[in-house]
Formats: sequence, structure tokens, C-alpha cells
Amino acid sequence: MTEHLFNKILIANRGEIAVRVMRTAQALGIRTVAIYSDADASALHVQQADEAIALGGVTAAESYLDMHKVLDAARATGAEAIHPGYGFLSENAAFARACEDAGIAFIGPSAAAIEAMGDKASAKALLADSGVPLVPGYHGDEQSDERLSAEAERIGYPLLLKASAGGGGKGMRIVLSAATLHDDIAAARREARSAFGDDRLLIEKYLIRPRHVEVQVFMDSSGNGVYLFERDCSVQRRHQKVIEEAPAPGMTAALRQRMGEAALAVAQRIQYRGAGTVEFLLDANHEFFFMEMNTRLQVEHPVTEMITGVDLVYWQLRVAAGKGLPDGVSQQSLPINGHAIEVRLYAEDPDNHFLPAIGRLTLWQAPELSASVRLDSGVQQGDEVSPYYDPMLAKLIAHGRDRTEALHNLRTALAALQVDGVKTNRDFLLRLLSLDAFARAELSTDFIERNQHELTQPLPTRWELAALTELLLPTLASQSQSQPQPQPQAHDPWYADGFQSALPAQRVLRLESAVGDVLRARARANEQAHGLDRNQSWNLLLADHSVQVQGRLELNSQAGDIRLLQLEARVNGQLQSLPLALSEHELLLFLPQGSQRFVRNRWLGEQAQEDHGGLTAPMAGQVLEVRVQPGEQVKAGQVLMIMEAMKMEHSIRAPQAALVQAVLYQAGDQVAEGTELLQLEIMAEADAENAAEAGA
Ligand code: MV4
Repeated sequence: MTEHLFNKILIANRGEIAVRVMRTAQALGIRTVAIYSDADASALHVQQADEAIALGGVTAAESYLDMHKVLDAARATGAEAIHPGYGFLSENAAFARACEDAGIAFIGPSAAAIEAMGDKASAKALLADSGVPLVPGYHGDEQSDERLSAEAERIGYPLLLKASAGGGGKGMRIVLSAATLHDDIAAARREARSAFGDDRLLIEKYLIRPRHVEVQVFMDSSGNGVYLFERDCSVQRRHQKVIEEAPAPGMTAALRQRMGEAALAVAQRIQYRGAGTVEFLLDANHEFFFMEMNTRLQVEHPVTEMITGVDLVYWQLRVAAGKGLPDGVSQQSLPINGHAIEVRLYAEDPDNHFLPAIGRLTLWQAPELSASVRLDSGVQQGDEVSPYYDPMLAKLIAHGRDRTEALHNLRTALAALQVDGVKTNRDFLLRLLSLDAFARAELSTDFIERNQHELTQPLPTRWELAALTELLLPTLASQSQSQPQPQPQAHDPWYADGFQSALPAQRVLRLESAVGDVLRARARANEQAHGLDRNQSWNLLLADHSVQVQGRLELNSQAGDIRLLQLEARVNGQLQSLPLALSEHELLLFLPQGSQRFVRNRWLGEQAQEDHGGLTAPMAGQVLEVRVQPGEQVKAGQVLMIMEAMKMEHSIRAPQAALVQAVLYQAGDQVAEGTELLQLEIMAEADAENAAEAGA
């Protein structure tokens, strides 16, 4: 890709798409000009560009949407072409025309092609005799109540009212029966007028649970074109795409060809040029219907690039420079290689109606990228996410030889993407990708609603991993001399017990989750630590059970006051490796199912001494059974008492080998949380072994 296409282009966009377009342009030796608003002065797309022009203003209207400012920037820098990306001015026919008038190539279709597809009713009218299947309906000019009612009777219920000038789901209204039609028409008209300044409606038969399958087309300037197969974008939330994949699961070769050829027929009908997408609804019977055409490069184009090996931006630049498709490209030559899936990372709060989130990205660590893992990101660590633009931060895309492998690669990569400081849908995406229904490719436009229950099930709090991290932290200090780490303090009971005392350590931690749950954990080192052993093992006594934990902690990097660590954990023999972020007050575990936040442990040093041998009730409840007597020797983990709380039984176990000194409650007693139940005299390791031998 070293031939001459342009000397310099301007990228009339921001964020990940601006960065992505620059990557291809710069690889071709084309100079890139970025534009930016006041809110984006230090944004990634500005840093990556060869030149950058400040537009002033912060809102989109004052900056990226102001076509005069954009054209002035192109003229001022001598850019020969403008790439509009998606959104903003990308489907603005007046802008495409203004570029043409200014002698600057608009990297996209003609203004006429944008206009032809901009209005849904006229797009359908244009395709009426083209052989492209349309959803049965009415898209005529006559808009009287009488005519619309008559058409509704003809089409039948349920039906859908759509704004002719709309798109992307805005201004749609389902009508279930004739009883509400009159009111629904009036309401749909009002919505359409206020949203688009145009109250024309079209009527369609309402398809139940369709899939959104779209076809990527690409045309040169002479009417030659190819389709680059399809993408399934059914996983959406309120008409906002969340997951996209290519190829669409369950397609047959025959259906792929019919949809591909229908999409090309749409493009040819409007003498399309460049990259475009024809959206279809696909029903369960593999019947498909034209919905709309997007006359731009789309957000989800990377999945197509990954399965075809085509760089769509390279093709766009060629066609905008008046060249054809690359030599040797024909429909027959285009492969489908494996499978690719993309997730969109949004700055939004899934726990608060997915409202856009803002703030500083205190943590943004990409997973390891490769030929099968791609991250298209518009942000970097430390960025301020502003409320002014689209909340999409990045897209993560993974490829595999088949769908299963692509899904595995994507889940692995997403689990390794660490983000904090701004609320995002990262964990929500992980949960979507973990659904059996997704693995089975049960895709439809109501996928998220249908799986709502599973998506909102709380995950069990992994107290033991938080405790293990705290337990292992002192070992980290010794690892790197170059990284100054806080040295364990002399008064730190962990340090004292674990590394200086000959007695088996019994340590108490107070753990606190971000949602305010508090848990006391007791840890006893299973092996005496000699020096600073990096692979230690503990018996952890949590609220109502004990686990064996073991592991090691490695420092990956340091970002400001955040340390990024990798935890290799073994919990009751089960191995797990996960990244985590640690600051002075917080611990953030990036688990494969989602992240979990903890308030950092406050060592309960004094209490650890004070109730060294005491065992307290983990919650308020009733003592059901007492299994030991004073004077009895007990082994680590032995059940001493059974409690009942909220209809659940909880075993009170010996944290380590001990001598029972006192039993303070009897079966039937009610106890408050934290009540001391038994007093133990902890036995030194050697004594415990002797006692065990003596007993044997
Ligand atoms: C439909 C439909 C069912 N029947 N048309 C939503 C976005 C807009 N481009 C068209 N949309 C739909 N049109 C008929 N005749 C269902 C939808 C629809 C939808 C389509 C694609 C992806 C997600 C969707 C979610 C809800 C509804």
C-alpha cells in the first residue's frame, strides 16, 4: 500500500474512528489533519494526527457539526479530502455537496445518494420495482387519516408506524389493533414533527423477534461493486448496538448470496460509491426485508475487516482518489475467514438505566493485542470523559477460526481490559458474552430483554481473593528493588506474625466490599514462612466456611498511585489468574465474570491479639448445636458449633488446632452478631502435631 492516493486528508471526527482512519492513512504515507473541540485538546486523535486544528467550542454543534469550521480547517491546511467517519457530518448531504463545491473530495458517496437513502419512505419507493424485498406496508405521500387507516386495514396488525424522516428506531410506534390506531397516528406524527421537523409516517407490518442482519457493500465510481458479507447486530439496547459479529450465525450460502445481491441492487439503484451498509430484518423463516441503507463506514466495520482481510478505509481512500477496487478483487475472490465478534465499550452506568457516565479514566489498560485481538480506542488513561459527545469509548474485536474460538478470545481479552474512574458497560458486556444463549447464538433484537434475569443476578463476592491479595502484599515489596514499595510496618501484625514470630500466625482482616458488606476473615499460615516466600498458603476462615488459599502476586505496572498486579490464586485447589488494581484505599479485582471492588483491609491488629483465641458469631442467630466441650483438643477446620440464621445453617470451625477453653453458649441460645461463642487456646504447630500423634 505505497501508491499515491492523497498528500493530506482531514478527519472530520473524533474518538476511535478518527484514530482508526488515521492509522490506515498514515500507513499509506498520507498526512492527517485532526480537528478538535476545546474539550478534546489533549485527546488521542489529536495526538496521533500529523496536524491538528482547534475548532473552538465544546458542544458538537459548535465544533464537529459546524460544517463551515470543518471546511475552513481543510482549506487552511490544504487537505485534499475529508473523511467524515460516522455520525456528525457523515450522512449530511449538504456537507458532501459543500465539499464537492470546495474542490475537496468527500470520502463517501455522492450527496444525491445520501439524500436518496435519507428518507425512508422515498428509499422504499425507489426500491419498489428493484426486486429487493420490502416489509409489506405503505410508504406513499398521501398522509390523511383516512388513507393511513385504510392502509392499516390492508396490512393487518400488529403494525409499526415509523417516521419517514427517521431512522435508527427513533419515532417508531407499535400498533396492536385498530382500536388505538387513531391515537397512535396522532402521537407518532407529533413525535416525528418534533424530532425531525417532518411528520410524514410510513406503515409496516410488525415483524416479531426479527434479527438485524446487515450487508457491507463496496462500490467503485464506475458502478462495480462487491458485497463483503453480512454482520449480525441483533444484540442492541434501545437501538444502540452492543455486540456485532460476522458472519451472521446460521446463514446458508444461498441466503448469504440472496442478501448480498439484494444489497448490491440497492447500492446500484442509487449509483452508490464507496462503503455502505444495507440493513435487513431477518425472520425465523429466513425471510429478509430491506430496512434502510447507511451511507457511511459503520462502527462495526472491523468484524468485516477481520473475516475478509480487507482494510475498508484503504478501499475508501482509493475510491475517493478516483481509483477502482484493488487489483484482483472480485466477488469470487473474497473469502470468509473464520469469525469475528465486536463489543462496544460505553461510558455508561448499567446500574443506573445506562445513563452516560463522565469523569476521569484513572485506569485504562488494554489487553494484549494480536492478529486475533483488536482494540479500536479513542481514549487513553488519564483522559477526562466529557458529557458532550457519544459515550462510546472503544471497541474490542476478536477473531477466531470459528465462532466458539472468537467468543473465547473476546472474553479473554475483555477480562484483561482494565478500566476504572468512569463507569462503563465492561462488566455488562462480559456477562452478555458469558450467557449460554449467546454461546448458542440465540440472537434476536430482544436478546437483552429476554436474558434480563440472568444478566442482573448478583455475583458471589470473592472475599477470599481480596483476603489473599492482602495476605500476599508483603511479598511484593521484596520483588523489585527498583520499585519503592511501602515496607511493612513493625506494628503491622501480619508482618510481625508472618515473618518474625515463630508462632503460627493467626491474622484477622476486616474486608469490606464496595456495596458496604463487611466480613471478618481469619487467616492462618499453613506453612511457616521462611523469609519472604512468594508462594504462601493460608487457611482462611470466612463467615461460615473455611478455604485453603495460596498464591503469588506480581507487579505488572504502576499508573500514578495505582498498582496493577496479577494474582495467581489457588482456592481450595482451584487455580485462577486475574489482574487487579490496587490503590491506597481500594482493591479492584478483574474477575472473568466482572470486576469486584473492595475497600482496602484495615488490619485488625489489636483485635487480632485481643480475640486471639475467641470465636465470634458471624451474624445474629441461634445456636443450634454445640459439638465440643471445654478441655477438648480440636483440629483446624473442625466444626465446633452450628448456628442458624435466616433459615441457613452456618458451621463455626476451629481456625487452627486449639484447646477449647470455654464454651460460652448452649444450643437454643440467641446471639447477636460479633458475640464471642467459644474461647480457644491456640496450640503451637509442634504441640498440635504432638497432640495429634498422642491421640492417634
Ligand atoms: C422493524 C421491526 C419490526 N418490524 N420493522 C428498529 C430500528 C429501525 N432501523 C428499524 N427497527 C425495527 N423495525 C418492522 N416492520 C423491529 C425493529 C426493531 C429493531 C430492529 C433492529 C435492531 C433492533 C431492533 C429493536 C427493536 C425493534
